[in-house]
Amino acid sequence: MSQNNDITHEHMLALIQQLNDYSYAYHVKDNPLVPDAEYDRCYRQLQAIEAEHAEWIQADSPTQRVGEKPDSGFENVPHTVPMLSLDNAFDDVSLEDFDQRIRKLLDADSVTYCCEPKLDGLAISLRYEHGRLVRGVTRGDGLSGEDITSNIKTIYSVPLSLRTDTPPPVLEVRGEIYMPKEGFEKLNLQAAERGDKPFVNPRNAAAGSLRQLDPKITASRPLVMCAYSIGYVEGWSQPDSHYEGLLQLGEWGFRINDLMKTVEGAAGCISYYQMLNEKRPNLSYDIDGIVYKVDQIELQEELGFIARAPRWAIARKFPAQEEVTRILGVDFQVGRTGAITPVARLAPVFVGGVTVSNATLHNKDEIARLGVKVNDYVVIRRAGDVIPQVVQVLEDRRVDEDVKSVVFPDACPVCGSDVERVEGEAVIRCTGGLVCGAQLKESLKHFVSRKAMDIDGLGDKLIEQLVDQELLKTPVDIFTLAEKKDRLLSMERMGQKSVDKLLKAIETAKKTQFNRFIYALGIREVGEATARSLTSHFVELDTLMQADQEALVAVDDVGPIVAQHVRVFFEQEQNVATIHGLLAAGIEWEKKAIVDDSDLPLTGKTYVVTGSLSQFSRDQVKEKLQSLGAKVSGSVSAKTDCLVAGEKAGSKLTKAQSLNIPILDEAGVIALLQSYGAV
Ligand code: I6G
Repeated sequence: MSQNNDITHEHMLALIQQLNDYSYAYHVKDNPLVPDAEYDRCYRQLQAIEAEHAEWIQADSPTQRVGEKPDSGFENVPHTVPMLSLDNAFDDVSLEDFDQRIRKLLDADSVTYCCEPKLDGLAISLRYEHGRLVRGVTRGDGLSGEDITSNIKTIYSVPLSLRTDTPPPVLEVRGEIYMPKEGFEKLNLQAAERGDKPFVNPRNAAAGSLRQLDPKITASRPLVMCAYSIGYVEGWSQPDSHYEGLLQLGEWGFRINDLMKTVEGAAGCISYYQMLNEKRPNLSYDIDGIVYKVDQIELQEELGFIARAPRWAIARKFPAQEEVTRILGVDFQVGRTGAITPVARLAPVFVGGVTVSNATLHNKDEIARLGVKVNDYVVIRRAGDVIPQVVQVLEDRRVDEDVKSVVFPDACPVCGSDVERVEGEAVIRCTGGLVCGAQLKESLKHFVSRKAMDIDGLGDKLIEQLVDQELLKTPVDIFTLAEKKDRLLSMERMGQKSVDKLLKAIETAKKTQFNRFIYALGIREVGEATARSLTSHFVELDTLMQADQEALVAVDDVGPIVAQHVRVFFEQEQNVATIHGLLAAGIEWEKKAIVDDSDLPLTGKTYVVTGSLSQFSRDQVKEKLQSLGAKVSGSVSAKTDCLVAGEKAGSKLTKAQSLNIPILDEAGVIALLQSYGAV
């Protein structure tokens, strides 16, 4: 830019206007006009002009949002007009009473109310002089608050200047600063990665962010400001209604809530409550209630104030989403996949509209992060239908002699199998996949699936019914179903024909392959390819079952974690008993003679097959490649020699391309197979 002598002041003003338009569209209207890169390009251009012409820099330039730390902390300043509090209503009856009071005072049959969601953030007052932001002050005690202008300016939804050529000489706007849920989650993830203490909720995160002395820190926090009223104005006559006043603020560049609405009387207020209560869990920000205001400014003036609250407004609170209670104990629940979750048993407490007596503690890491112990007083949070969470321990209420650490079980509370925790993973798991009642349905669905034991006719629904009716307690029971034919016939949609078909499929499935059998056992992280590697390496079931860690990691494709899963699985007596039961029930496979495949054409090569193929199925192509000595793996890595990519291949294709791995399309792989006579 420095070499361009044509830059004019007007040019810079136009650039500021353009950047402000982009910013308004993005941060206030949620409707970006240009890609981020274009905004950045204009921003850099403006920075370059300002570097050349420091005398042109103006306070409302977007480059001036993040400034220096205030010299002497945050100064206390009085509000021009006090920032009042609101009376609360906790049910429909008190809302009806409010409406009745208002109608009586105004001697009116019906009153129009403006309804707005009450954002769970921090109230703020912004002062504009001749359209320029001059000060941002916290609510404080309502009469005076802290001057946090330097932090407020970093929030993009706060206009640095009003979007009008004829601003009122003085305007004070009141609103709420809050942190949207998504930004809050991200901020806490980053905190967790750094090992910092996370914020308890978005409101605390917003408060903590505004309290920072360094505006650079505030600037890095995802804060939003939403205007809710005109607090004070000079030299401009306000519209007749609060609602129109808000629309005017919207035009001047403020974010206003798109759910605000005018309604008639108490009935309108109550149906607005019901509508918003339903929407509440899906909103992108936390709200703690609804503010109802008499809409006509003239009527507001007539009603006036009592103590420090306007008579013309009321906040209808939603049931609190956070409450304090005590942890009475911790139980452990086993999920469908074997994950064992600690669950806090709570002294029952009414929160989020229901009585809650359990809250999840997630895992060991979360317990350590919270520092929670049995008998602690804790804050629990229940938002929408989400499982209640423990969000904070009230350490100052802890009595050291009363509390006990949470002790994790060594054995699964459902089946007694050992539990394992893989290094680097937060979750502990039950290792009794085949025998654990909590995991039974999922284990059985996997066991009978096409690539495992391939039992046709034994679908998910039927498995669920059979487990519910206690006809299946372990996979062995599948092979004794023939003895319970009458029970099968009495089941829903199970006629003679389908029962016969099912029993025949079970009989046929008894003749299987060693690799399918191992895959069917559902050992953690033993997919089809690993099952194949294990079975072709060990050949004999007994040898595999007795293999130690060292022997297991010697298998191609098997690392220490998979080896640990395999070893621990075969160490469980119940798993061994189930395997013996299956063999006794007649499951068998043909023992493949150990073939010397060292001179097969694709020996030593690793292939991955992805996407959809038209002439062969993916499984057929895999088998043919394996018959030529190739290893077929499920995922692309630097060790992959070739990717076979059919139509609509996704991330595996992208990864192979980024690793420069040779890629064959369907025609290519068929040509390869033909060249070795495999098709
Ligand atoms: O704390 C508040 C949140 C939202 C308010 C408020 C509001 O309107 C949507 N309105 C007033 C008048 C006051 N506090 C005092």
